Amino acid sequence: MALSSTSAAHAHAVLLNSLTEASNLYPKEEGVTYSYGTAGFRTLGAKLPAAVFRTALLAVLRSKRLEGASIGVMITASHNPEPDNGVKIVDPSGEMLDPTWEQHATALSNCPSTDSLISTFTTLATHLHVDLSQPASIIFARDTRPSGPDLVKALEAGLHAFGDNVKIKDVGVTTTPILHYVVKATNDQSGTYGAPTIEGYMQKMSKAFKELVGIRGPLVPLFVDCANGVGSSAVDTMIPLIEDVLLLRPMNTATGTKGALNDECGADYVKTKQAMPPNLAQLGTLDKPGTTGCSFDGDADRIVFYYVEDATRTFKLLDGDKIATMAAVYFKELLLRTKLTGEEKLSMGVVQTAYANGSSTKYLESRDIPVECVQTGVKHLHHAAKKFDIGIYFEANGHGTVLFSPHAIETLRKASPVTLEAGNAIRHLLNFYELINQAVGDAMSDMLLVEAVLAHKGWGSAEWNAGYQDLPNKLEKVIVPDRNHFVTYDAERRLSHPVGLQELVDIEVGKYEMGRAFVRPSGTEDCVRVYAEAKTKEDVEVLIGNVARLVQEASTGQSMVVAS
Ligand code: 16G
Ligand code: MG
Repeated sequence: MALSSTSAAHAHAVLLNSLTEASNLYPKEEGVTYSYGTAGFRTLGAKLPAAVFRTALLAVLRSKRLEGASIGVMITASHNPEPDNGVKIVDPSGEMLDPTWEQHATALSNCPSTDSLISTFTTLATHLHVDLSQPASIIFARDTRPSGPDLVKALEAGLHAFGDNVKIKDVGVTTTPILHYVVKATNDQSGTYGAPTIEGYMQKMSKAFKELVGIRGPLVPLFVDCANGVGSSAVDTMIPLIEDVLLLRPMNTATGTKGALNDECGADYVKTKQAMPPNLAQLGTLDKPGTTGCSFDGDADRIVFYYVEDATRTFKLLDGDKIATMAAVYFKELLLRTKLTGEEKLSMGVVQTAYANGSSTKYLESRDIPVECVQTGVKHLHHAAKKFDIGIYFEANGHGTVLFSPHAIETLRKASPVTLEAGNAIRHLLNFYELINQAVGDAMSDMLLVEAVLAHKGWGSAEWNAGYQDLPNKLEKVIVPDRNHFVTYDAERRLSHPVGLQELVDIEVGKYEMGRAFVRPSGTEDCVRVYAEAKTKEDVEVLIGNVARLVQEASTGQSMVVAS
């Protein structure tokens, strides 16, 4: 029965009253400015309660706007140090929040008082055509950070203020990709994606993985550095499900040890330092030939692999580019084997960012695999990958996944294979679809993807690494007075501002064989990042030093004369 206009007005007044009371308990600190960026809000955990409370309000608005579809909220700061925390919203499809709503999150969080918050909230509701009497559904989770429980309280305070027409599901302490999965599966009307629980996800992944490995198992045990973070609980759950084909040996699982999270371990450490975590090195964990390790980041949505080369005893990194290239070459082979033609022929491509090692891009292009370069940040890669039937996207830092289009799944399911080999290839592709998280990159599912491809190829890490040699490269931070003065174009590969700087960088790059460098403002830290690669390590050092110096000079308004 429709509410009469008087009772609707009464319900509205009750809601605003309730929001006001709750908001008064979570005042915004003066002098803090929040900005909803590529990773949501991220700062010191102690500074976040107000932003998390307000994120609850936006998540409810979004769910109501989408007729009660479930929206996710994840409390994590990924690879950041332990005192930091963050919060981000997950859309019903399991993807990142619609970018056009990011500004609303920022606007709500920065309201200086409860009054301005309530008025911004009501303006947004009107402007976004949200019917506040609609039901809403919110699913949330957090990682292992000590500030997590307080932030969950702030979130719940925001959600409870709406009364009982907001359904709340707490997934508990879990990884970011698991939360994305649960949101996607909950909203899946067809009910075919999987059960919307952690167990449902683990069952789905492990079943597909075991079918893919088949008689090729048992595989060589794999060491998994969990960054002393929430990934360790996901690994613990997975161990018994796959131990007959692959033994996982978890390392750095001290989630209860103060200060341990991401400290000298985890994917970010390994990728930035281009070295294995010191404790793994000390223990000689990877000393035995043929042994491979991998590192998750603090919320387990990134992964990199590594091993020690036998002959030289040197550390070899297998990053997101290596995962993307191996997956692309293997999926291309599988697609050929399916013998699907005409309307049934499926497209495949790889999406990278400017950080992709030049050798990886060349390697893909030389195999006629389409490659696209987009801006840094998962949402940009994910969006671009959807253009392909099989869209493989990875950032060099280990964020990524493989997306299968609805057309690809329908085609593969309906196909009548012409040979046994074609049938096997179709079956494998469908199992990879079940194994690989379709909402967002997941360290766990990417780890099993890599293991399954290696098993099919009969390869160890050395054979995987042999595909191409990374060009020596380096990434540096430059602190500048205002990073907003640095404006990029061409997928962040070139600068339009400060005017004249790009020309100077081009001249510098031109001096080195296979040289490449770019400058971009960070989306998560107050700095500018400089990346350089070249044929030799020595050249990289000189090149990055010189480009960083040009950036410093440009930012402080020193000489910007283009030498002729
Ligand atoms: C965020 C992004 C990550 C990107 C990084 C770049 C997501 C979930 N995360 O962590 O993809 O590589 O930012 O950071 O999109 P930067 O802008 O500070 O270099
Ligand atoms: Mg992460």
